[in-house]
Amino acid sequence: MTLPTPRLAGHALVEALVAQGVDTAFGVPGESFLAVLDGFHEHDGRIRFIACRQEGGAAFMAEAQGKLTGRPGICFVTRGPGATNASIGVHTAFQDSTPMVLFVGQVASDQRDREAFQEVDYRQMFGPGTLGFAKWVGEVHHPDRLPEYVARAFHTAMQGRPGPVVLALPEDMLTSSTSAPVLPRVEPALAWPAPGALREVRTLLLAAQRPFVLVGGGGWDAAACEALQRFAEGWQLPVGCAFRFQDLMDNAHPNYVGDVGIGINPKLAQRIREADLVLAIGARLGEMTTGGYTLLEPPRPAQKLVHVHAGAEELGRVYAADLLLQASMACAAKALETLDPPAEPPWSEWTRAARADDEANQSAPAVEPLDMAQVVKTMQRLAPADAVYTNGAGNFSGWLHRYCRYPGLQHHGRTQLAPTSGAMGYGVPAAVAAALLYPQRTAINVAGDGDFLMTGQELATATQYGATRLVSIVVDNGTFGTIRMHQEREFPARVSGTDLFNPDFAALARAYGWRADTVTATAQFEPAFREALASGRPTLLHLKLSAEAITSRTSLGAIREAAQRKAGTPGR
Ligand SMILES: Cc1ncc(C[n+]2csc(CCOP(=O)(O)OP(=O)(O)O)c2C)c(N)n1
Repeated sequence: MTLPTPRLAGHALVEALVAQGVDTAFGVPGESFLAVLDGFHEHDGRIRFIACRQEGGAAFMAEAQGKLTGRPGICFVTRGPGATNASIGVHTAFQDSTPMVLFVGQVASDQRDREAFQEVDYRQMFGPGTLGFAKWVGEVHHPDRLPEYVARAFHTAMQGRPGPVVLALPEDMLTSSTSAPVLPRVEPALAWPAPGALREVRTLLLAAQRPFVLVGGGGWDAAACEALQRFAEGWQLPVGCAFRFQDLMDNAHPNYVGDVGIGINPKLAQRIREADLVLAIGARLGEMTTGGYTLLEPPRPAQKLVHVHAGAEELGRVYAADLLLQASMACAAKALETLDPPAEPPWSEWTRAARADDEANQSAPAVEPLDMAQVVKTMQRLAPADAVYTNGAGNFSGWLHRYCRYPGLQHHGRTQLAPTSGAMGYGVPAAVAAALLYPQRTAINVAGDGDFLMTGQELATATQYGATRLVSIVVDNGTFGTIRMHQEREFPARVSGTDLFNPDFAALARAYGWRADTVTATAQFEPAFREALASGRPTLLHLKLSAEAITSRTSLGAIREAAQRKAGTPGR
């Protein structure tokens, strides 16, 4: 093999990324990785570096890139301060099972362990595997081994349960010279379920009367989602999507019965409790997917439980299941669809009723003057079918989760970018990333006022890099509403730390070079949103909502009254 002519290790790293198919990296520059920035300059045209305004935003963008492409999202940040800012994106990639690689500049090797300027031990900070929030943390000490480290980072990020990897890059390593070869593109190794275990799944299904399928987690692709749909059709199974994985199954499909997360349809929650078999495929059985461990009771649920997951450490973590199956999602669904269904499953009426409950959940009494249900429905009616919807954390997201009907991954890839980690501030950078990575698609962010201002400065990144089809809808209720809701439940009428002073969001957006409009009534939304779509410019819509409309199901006043009645202190 002829070795490349010697070049800077920083350049070799960029070449390695290009070989992995990376065309965009996000980050915030730092003097610790100047040689990599020079590599981006050297290979301009093959890969671009998007300079963001805060590492939290950059890491969220890389996380969104991982969700959208199924390959590791790439983020570069500087030492201590950069890495600490970026940590929220790493945590999100970990909880959301998203492949991602965070590259962090590191102090020069001859300065290590002195607490040199901004020095951090990233192995300690991000921790290994299930005890921390990175799957693996490496530090590259010799430039000739860079290709090996990058290949391992990509394998680790994508294989098993996907997740984030952190690679620390000592400054002197990046500026030394290497003739290391470029390794070929890495594909994840896949794990197929054992035939015997599959037969057991069939036996358990045939013994059931009221089965329920829960899908979620990382590692899905279009073919797997299609196979899953055929499996559900053949067996007439009701399928629920885990919290913020609603786009894995076509929501218009008769077997789709709703999302299993915060704000779950109460009828769906009841149905899961009444199920006699839960088949969880790819979803983690965590707090969000089990209604705080009540839909399935640990350690031995009332329902029979089959859990299919790509990560061995996830299987049997909480529940004593009847069958555990370790398999990659790309394989699991294709294997399940080969199972021969009965001609007339006894649960077909159960499935039809679950779907009817989901359809009924699409309507609610009208709300004046601004009806968020109508806003979401209008938004989706007007937006292109392949639009990508993003959100961060807060009660505002409840309307999106309830009323947005995601088309299913096999149709348009991922269309829901939302943090199962519950990280506020995710939605704006995720939408900016989607708009920059897929300029022909439309990215629509729905944000809370608190949520928006955590990463709102990334509006500048969108303007700088020429994002066009991008709309951010800020739902401004003047409060950290979610926390206010909990506060009213636990400490009624004692508001503390949750009120917000807000800027004029429309004026703020214009200052970043965006278009903007303000909406105070339902009827104003449609023309404003139409204009936003037609404008070819990023647009912010500032929606003013009363804090009283606290969720899609109840009001703040009702929560307060109920809490006061319970405490026996009316009017306190
Ligand atoms: C980074 C981060 N900090 C704090 C929280 C806790 N938290 C969850 S929701 C929420 C309030 C969200 O407020 P807002 O964005 O205004 O949305 P609303 O709930 O009012 O709709 C807070 C503070 C969080 N989830 N993430």
